[in-house]
Amino acid sequence: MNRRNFIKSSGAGLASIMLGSTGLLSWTPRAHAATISKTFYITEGTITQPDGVDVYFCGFSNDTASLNVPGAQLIVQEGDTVAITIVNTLTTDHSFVIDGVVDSGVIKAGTTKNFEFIASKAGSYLYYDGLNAPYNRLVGLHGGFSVMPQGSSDELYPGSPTFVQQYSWITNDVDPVWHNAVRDGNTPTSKFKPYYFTLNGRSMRVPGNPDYGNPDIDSGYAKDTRLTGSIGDRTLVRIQNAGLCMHSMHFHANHVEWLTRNRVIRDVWVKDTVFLPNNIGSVDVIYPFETPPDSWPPVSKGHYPMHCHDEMTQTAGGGLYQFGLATTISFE
Ligand SMILES: [Cu+2]
Repeated sequence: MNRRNFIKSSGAGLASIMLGSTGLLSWTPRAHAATISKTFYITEGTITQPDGVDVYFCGFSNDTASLNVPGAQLIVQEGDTVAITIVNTLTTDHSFVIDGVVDSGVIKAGTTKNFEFIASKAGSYLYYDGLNAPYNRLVGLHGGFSVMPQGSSDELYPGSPTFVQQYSWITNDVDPVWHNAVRDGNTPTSKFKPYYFTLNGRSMRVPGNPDYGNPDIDSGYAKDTRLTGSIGDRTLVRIQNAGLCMHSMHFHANHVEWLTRNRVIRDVWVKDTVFLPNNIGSVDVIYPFETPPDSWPPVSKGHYPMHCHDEMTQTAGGGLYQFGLATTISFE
């Protein structure tokens, strides 16, 4: 048997050359197209879940010693050339796919593949491993890819409602029996039974839990999930669903402007609860950071939840309530 390099991680890796120190997607527009290069290392290991169980994952990681689930958030501009290098450190074949944009083809076990593509259309995308579908994607081989309109710093698509800051959220749901099957080189045969629900690879913790408030572990505090702003900080949230469960995402304090569904521009509706389709479904919304209309006297500071109204997703390990797919919206 091959010696395998298992990486043990207590939280999803938060590291990216393109992620600002605040966790926001940071972006400066350019007048001209550029070539953006990124190397991913496909690695494997375990990530400790809220009930203490170590679950197997694979990731598009930033180096051979890391396990990044999801992979680094990439943000480019329309017209850019994206040059990807994938180093597959595992003993299984993998691939890199963005629907409608690029498909690397098979990247054989233990090999490296280089390929390029043009980011031709502004919007929010999921990159993922299309092999052994959907299992390789579900066990962590996915990440967010964002394309800004050319020369723009404040639009989702040319002429869209504007924002001043942006986040990339990836949802996923975890069936550890399926993950173990993938680890062992088998195709899962059992019915899908998700036990953990994640936002950018992490789940919520509640006060009193030892990991509460730890930004590396608690999705309520992680810098790339916790929506943080002051009144007027209109915030684009690009949401991609890598998992099999559909979600009912409820934003407290403000309604959101709902701009797209499955990458299709729609009439802008103002909603507090937004349906997120499964299986690489996506929505883009703007959280306006307005004074909460129901508050009296009016408040400008405070924190509120974003959670899902599908109750199952608010649990972990088959019961731990409020250790699921949720985060915090912080008015500062
Ligand atoms: Cu709610």
